[in-house]
Amino acid sequence: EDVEETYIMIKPDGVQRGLVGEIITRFEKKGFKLTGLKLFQCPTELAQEHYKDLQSKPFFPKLINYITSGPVVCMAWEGVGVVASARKLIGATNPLNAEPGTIRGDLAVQTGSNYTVDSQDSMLIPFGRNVVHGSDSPENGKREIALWFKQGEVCQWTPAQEPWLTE
Ligand code: DAT
Ligand code: MG
Repeated sequence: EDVEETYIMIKPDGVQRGLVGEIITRFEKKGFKLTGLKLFQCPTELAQEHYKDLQSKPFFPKLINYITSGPVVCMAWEGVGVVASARKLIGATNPLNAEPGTIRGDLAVQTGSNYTVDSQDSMLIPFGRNVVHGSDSPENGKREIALWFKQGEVCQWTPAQEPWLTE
């Protein structure tokens, strides 16, 4: 399998709730390599670019408000199969459906009881407060790291534990 990169972001609720250490620890313990890390107040335009695929969704404005409502922790992680593996560690989008043992399953709840029905189809129970983001493909991993980090903010390095993690 290929060495991949993924963009992981602790959302404003995770920062406000003091979950930064806990979340970083889960990726560190698994054995992935941290290559980028910063606390950052996200401008609206960047949030819109990051979530541009969801632009047409009725919850888009709320999503942008939420992501820009306080500082986030931006991270780049590297490893074999890291994109899919990180998504498993994170768990299902809606914390209500996320399995115990996952970040969202252990650390987040369904938020809010208001719902609206969107014009096309779907239910819109708010479940934006799901603590963490993870890229959904290796291509998006690269795209998002380039979007959130400036040149020189991502480090290439060899962790001392590397020979103990892989044969
Ligand atoms: P994920 O964050 O699991 O990759 P996504 O990329 O489909 O999920 O959506 C991005 C964020 O948008 C998600 O973390 C929470 C919010 N969101 C997604 N679908 C939603 C919905 N139907 N109602 C409210 N918020 C939603
Ligand atoms: Mg996504």
